Amino acid sequence: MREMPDKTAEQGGTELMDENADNEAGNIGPKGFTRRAMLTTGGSLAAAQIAGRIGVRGLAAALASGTAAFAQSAKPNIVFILADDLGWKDVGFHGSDIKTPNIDELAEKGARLEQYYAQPMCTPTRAAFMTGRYPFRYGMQTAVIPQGGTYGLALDDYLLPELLKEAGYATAASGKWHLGHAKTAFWPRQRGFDSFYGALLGEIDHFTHKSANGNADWYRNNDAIEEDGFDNVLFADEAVRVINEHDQAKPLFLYLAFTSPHTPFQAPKEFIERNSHIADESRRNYAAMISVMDDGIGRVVDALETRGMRENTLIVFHSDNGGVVNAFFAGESDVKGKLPADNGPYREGKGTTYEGGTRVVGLVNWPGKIKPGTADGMMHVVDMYPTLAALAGAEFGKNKPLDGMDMWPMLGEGKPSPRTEIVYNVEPMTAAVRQGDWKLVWKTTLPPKVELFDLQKDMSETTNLADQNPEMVQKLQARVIELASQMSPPLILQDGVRLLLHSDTVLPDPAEMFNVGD
Ligand SMILES: [Ca+2]
Repeated sequence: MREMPDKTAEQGGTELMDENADNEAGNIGPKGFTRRAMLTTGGSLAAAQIAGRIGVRGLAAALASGTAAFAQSAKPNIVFILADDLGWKDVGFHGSDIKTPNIDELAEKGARLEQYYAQPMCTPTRAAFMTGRYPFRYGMQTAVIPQGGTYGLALDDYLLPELLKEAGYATAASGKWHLGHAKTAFWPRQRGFDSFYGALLGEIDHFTHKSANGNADWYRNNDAIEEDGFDNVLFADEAVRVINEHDQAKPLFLYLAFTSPHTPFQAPKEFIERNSHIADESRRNYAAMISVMDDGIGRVVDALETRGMRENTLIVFHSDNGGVVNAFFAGESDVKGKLPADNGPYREGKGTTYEGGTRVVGLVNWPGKIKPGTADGMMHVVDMYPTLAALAGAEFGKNKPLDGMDMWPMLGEGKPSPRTEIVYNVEPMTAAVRQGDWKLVWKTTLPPKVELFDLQKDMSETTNLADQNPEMVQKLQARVIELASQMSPPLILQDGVRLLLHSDTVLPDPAEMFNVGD
């Protein structure tokens, strides 16, 4: 088993990997072309790297033709589709009774990601995607941004849409944001998106677009708007509109973040009827939400084909975390009985660092560029930032040191994943990390709990091997402590304490005071 380079995130500027890492993981383009070379030389070489990927003959020819002219025709469109709380097993291609023909077709003709990791909850995964950095580095590691939260994704982070926009992309977001709502500076239009349509928080009633406290959460760009319709149908409508109106002189980055199948479990009648084969009401409604999303994805693919964009479009689809199997993590919605999500062989679900919370459904699809099959090396959502940015020929440098790694060798060239470590999370009271097949889940609060699993032999995390392997436990604990020294405290805890300390005095209900007597 190989070690991760120690200094990945510690070194400043653009030198993200040490020499050793360059040799191990950095050969991402034409022969001899390293991550370091790309990051330190910027656009023209990055464009040349793309030339290698798309089969344009000769590095020199590509460079001679001029980066800008070359890039105009070569940069792929990127359609990035996120599901919200989708169970690992709840897609057709993982054997579900829920039919997902459109997602299955993308999976069948693309690469299925079978060791693809996200963070355990909505906000942290979205933050990891947008920054290419683990959320524990900037205080986003714990929970989601609550309705009363005053904070957002750090404003000094250079987000993927900003980077792609600078690389010449038109950028559009449709769906759920959940990376800050209390200040307009946190909103998508101010974070690199030319357009935004959808919900700033996310756990909305899918028909009324209101949060559990009754506040409306529905926007176009920076304006609150009112509309009728089922949210996930509208998100897909917007994505189709963006594609139909797209000026193809530019490449397109479309971020389509469904709120499906997040609670509350609701769907239009026709989609519920389509799932009448499912007896349990809550699972039938959950399945119907997945059907809405699958239909929407089908319409997006059709729109790309109609406009002649499909061949030059990379489609990514994954869930932001595992399916919710514990009511504690189901949000503020009223849920009854057994929760409907199915994470297949994986333990527990959303909100936990066990595999059921973090190893999520994922696929990438790009006709002619990504071979059909399974890409089953380790990959994490932080890897999307450098992978997509490199495909876009974007210039690195304004971003902070990345945790993500370019995964094109695995996705596009059939090579092993360069990734040997997954950091599931680092919080003040708990952490989990995987190196090779060994995974440590460490709860540091008293009484502490240490679990060690061998994922190769025990993907369901049933057998704690910590007592038999004290050296491995010690090694992974040392890694956690090293990471914890780089941690920013969770913003939600700071906000929670501040809000409680400065809130109004809480007194009994007047009726109670009346009844209690003198
Ligand atoms: Ca989620």
